[in-house]
Formats: sequence, C-alpha cells, structure tokens
Amino acid sequence: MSKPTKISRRKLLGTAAGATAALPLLHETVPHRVVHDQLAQAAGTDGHAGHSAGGGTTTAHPKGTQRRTVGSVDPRVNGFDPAEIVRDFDRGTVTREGGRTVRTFEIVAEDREIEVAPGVKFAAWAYNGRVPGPTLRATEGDFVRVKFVNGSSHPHTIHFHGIHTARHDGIPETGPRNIQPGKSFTYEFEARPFGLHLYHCHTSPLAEHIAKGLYGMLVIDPKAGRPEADELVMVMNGFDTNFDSANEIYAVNTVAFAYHDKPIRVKRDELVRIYLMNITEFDLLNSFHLHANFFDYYPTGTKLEPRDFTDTVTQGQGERGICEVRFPFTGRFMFHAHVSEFADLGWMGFFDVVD
Ligand SMILES: [Cu+2]
Repeated sequence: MSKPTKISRRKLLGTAAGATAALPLLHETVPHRVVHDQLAQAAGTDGHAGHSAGGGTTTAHPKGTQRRTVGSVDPRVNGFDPAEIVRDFDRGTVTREGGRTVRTFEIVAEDREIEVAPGVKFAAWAYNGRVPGPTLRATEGDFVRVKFVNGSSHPHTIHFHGIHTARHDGIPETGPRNIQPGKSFTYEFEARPFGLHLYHCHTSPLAEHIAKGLYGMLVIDPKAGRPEADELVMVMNGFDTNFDSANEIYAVNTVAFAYHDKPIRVKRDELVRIYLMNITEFDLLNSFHLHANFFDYYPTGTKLEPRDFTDTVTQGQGERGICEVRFPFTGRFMFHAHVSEFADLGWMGFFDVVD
C-alpha cells in the first residue's frame, strides 16, 4: 500500500472520485489546486471529463480554445525567460594558453523558488539562478575550466558528459567529492567529443538533485563548425510539485506552455537547428514531435550525417540530439511531446514561421 500522501497525478487525473479524494491532501502541501484548476479548464476543452467533474471548475473556457493555462509566468519573477533561454549560449571567457583556446565559465548553485506554471511555485535548486542552467558552448579541442561555487544550502557537484579524468568527473566518489555549501572547485577538461552533451549534479539522492533543476546543456562544436542556422535550445523537463515522485508539470525550458503563449519565431526556408535534450526525472521516456514537417536527426550530435529523417524523436533521460529543419510554409506549427499526457500538462508550443 502506498502512504496516504502518495497521491499521484495519474490517480488524480484518472477518475472523478480520485480527484475529489486527492484535493484536500494536495492543498496541505503545495499550490496544486492551481494546477488542478487550470488542468480542469484544459480538460473542459479536450475531454478529461472525469477530471473536470472532480474539480468542478470547467466553466471559464469556451469549447475549442487552445489555451491551457490562465495567465502566464512573469519572467521577472523567475529572473529568466524561456523566450531568451531558447537562443542563449554562454561561450565563456576566452583566453589563449600555450597555443590553445581556453574557455572559463563560472557556475553558482543556489536554492531558488521558481514559477513553473502560472501560480505554481517550485522550490528549485538552480545553476546560475536558472533552470535549465546556462547552455555552455565550446569548440572541440578547447580547454574548458568551469569554476563551480556552491552557494546552496546542500552539497552538490557538476558532472559533465564527455571524455575526461576521474578527478573531474563530478561525482561524490572521486576527486573533490561533493562540493559543500560555501565551497568551490574548478572542473577542467578538454572539450570532446563534438556533439551535444549535458551536465548535471551527481550528488545523492540523484533523482532529487536532478529533479530540483540542477542540469544544463554543453554544446561542443566540430572544429569546422556546422552550417549557418538559427539555433535553438530545448531542454525537456518536468516538475514534481507535490513530492510524490511523479511530475505534475512538463515543459521544454521549464515554464509550462511558454512557447504556446509566446511562439518561437523563425524564418521560412531558413535552416533551424534544435539542440534537444531530455532530462525529465521519474518518467522513462520523453519525446519531441513537430507538426506538418520533417527534420534530420543527429543522435548526440557526434556525427555530421543525420541518422533519421523523421517528425518524432524519443529520448530516455540523458539522451540528446540535434534536429535540423526548414519550414517551407509560413504560419503556426505546433511542437509537443508525443506522450499526450505530457503535452496536456505543459509540454507543447508553437513555431511562428514568417517571411
Ligand atoms: Cu545536487
């Protein structure tokens, strides 16, 4: 038997009875009512009849509207904006040492409350105050220094994917081990192989340290570069707002429906390169589906030839890849998780293709 506080959103969404029973418990711990109300409103338009019956809050939206939440998250409250994160690359401070390029980054971990959907607060742990952390960018062969400062009240690390020494692997078992609150350590490695990698905290319990928001992307460009493109960062993530080891909110770049409310504007016929990564905790798989188009897919970005030409890609946790696409038509084109439940809980958005 599960403990009385273990009310999963699946149970919540499953039946009217489940929803009714769950609500009083959820009220005690989190602002889940807001999620519930908003999802109920969404359900009024897309058929979660049981859910809406349980919440009794399905009157606000006319049938057929696309809007899934009421209001939007003010980026000034979070201190970061998905509309900016999507095109924000941190190339570090560049110096030359012994004939090679050195890129120096600074990452500070901190405890920070963020808003992941309108009115839904989440007690995050963040790198440089944002979730996902900064998208670090280097070229294959560069020497990378990441000065990590732990400004959080918990021990953390940064574990980078890539090829490097045990000392700089960022796990509690080797090198400097956990970096304690107030302490710092500089991780050093050569940027290789080229591709799309990730970094994340590796302190135990690992699921908690990742789910709280300590992750980000590391893009390593091939020496010859890639063709000119409009480059986008999409980190697929989820948030467990009621501590039941299941996510209540899903998103790309943290804020539910961010690119539904503010579509990503791209140009017709221009090459768009999406750096796509899945760091979602608690679910085995996440996915990305693009409407009305197909894209080339480069798993992990470590080869220059695409493996797939497709409209849907599925990634396990830690998997990532590059999608390259051109839009032949102007207009609004949806993208979303092809796990329908995730899409309903926040992971969907639009491209606005213009001339
Ligand atoms: Cu941690």
